Amino acid sequence: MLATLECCNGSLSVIFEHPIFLHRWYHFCIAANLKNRKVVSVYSEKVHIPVVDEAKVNRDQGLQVAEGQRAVVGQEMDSLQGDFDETQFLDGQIADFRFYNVSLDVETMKSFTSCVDDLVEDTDPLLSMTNGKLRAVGSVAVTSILISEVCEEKTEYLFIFPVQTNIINSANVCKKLNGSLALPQNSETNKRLHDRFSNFSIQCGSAKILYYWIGTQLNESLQQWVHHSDGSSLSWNNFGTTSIDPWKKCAFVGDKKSTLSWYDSSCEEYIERCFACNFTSRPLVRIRGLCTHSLVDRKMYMNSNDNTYPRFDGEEHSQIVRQNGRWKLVSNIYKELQGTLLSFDNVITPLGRHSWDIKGDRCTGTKVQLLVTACGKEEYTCQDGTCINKELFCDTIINCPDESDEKQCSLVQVPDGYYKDGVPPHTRLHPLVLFFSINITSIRNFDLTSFTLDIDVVWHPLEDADERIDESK
Ligand SMILES: [Ca+2]
Repeated sequence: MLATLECCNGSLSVIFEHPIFLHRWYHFCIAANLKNRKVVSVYSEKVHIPVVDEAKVNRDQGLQVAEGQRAVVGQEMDSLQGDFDETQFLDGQIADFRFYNVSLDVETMKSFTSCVDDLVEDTDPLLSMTNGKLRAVGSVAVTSILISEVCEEKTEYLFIFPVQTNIINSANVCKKLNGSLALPQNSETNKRLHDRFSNFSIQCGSAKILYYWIGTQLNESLQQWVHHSDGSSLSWNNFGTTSIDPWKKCAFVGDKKSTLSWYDSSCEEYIERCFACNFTSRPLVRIRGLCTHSLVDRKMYMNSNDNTYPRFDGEEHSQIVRQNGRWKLVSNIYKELQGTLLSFDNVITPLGRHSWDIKGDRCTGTKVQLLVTACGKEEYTCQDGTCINKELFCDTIINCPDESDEKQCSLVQVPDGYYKDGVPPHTRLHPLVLFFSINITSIRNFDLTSFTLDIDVVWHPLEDADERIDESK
């Protein structure tokens, strides 16, 4: 973040440079003492005394803020008289804002930036979010937020998917995003989850009863309910009964009497309910397959939407959002940039490899194949967005649910007559291990959406070569 403090008809000018990362809260306080020309900033509880550019200051005169001027926060102005520009706004959330007509001392500033609960103020702020003097202008949404959300390290990110689907699909969606099906750990989180679902009574039940899967399953041999994700035991549950029915290995919340009780259920594919995923950090997806000059953000973070599916917010301006039953690509800045995921299948998330129709971008053609993935560096993304270990790609064993890891594999191409002395060994269970080196002589095609390369290589066996391989060929 590069922030500039300009004051007093340009006489005072200070530049602050602080690193910031998206979707984290930062606490920042600046004080400018116009009498002694000192500027102090406190950022993440650390004090900085930046150098003041005094070249323009007439030292014989005190600095003054002229009456009738404007205070601008969160907008790059280019100059003191600069105009507002939508592309230069700070696009983000502000949890608290206070503007004082005195220069606060460093200790008070530290208190502000360290989330002290019982902050004692000697002077009232000139402007604050609660004194009614701040006015929201433009595209601003005002919501309430708990101080704990701003001040505490967040370890629970809950996202509702307001669509009824079976338990397997539900768990897979969470897994593709590196999370797991939400499972309350105590009565407080049980209620919190239910409260979050209450916005979705139309999609997930009725005004009186909500139905949603929770991330537990019955371990029949242990006669116990365990975590769906890793099979570990539950420390808390809210089943109304202790009896165990071996035909009902899945569980849901079906609130009939406001007890938020859990109920056992068959896991059959035709049984569909809403679900929520839980994450320990905010899900991040990457978009591959865009042309070099594309305007679309390559990284997007998942955020909650009050009344619909979660949305994906790009690092700068673009978003993937659910509108009218389709996944759409939109931009806050480039209004002509619009995309639609073309598949009509049951696409709960935009993850995976899909055809998109994108207009208003800087690429040639409008129909593009994009891969939207939350997989890590060491993982291969299946066509449906599932992550598998990279080594499982083209290893002759199917690992992706949609079998895409083995569909486009041309493992070895050999000339006719190569198998001189019989068929190769059966490799499905025990692949033959070969050690070799290759020299890549050319790269013909490079496709980031399918993780495929077409290359020409010269192959050199190193050791333990199968005696049936004729090296001269
Ligand atoms: Ca495989």
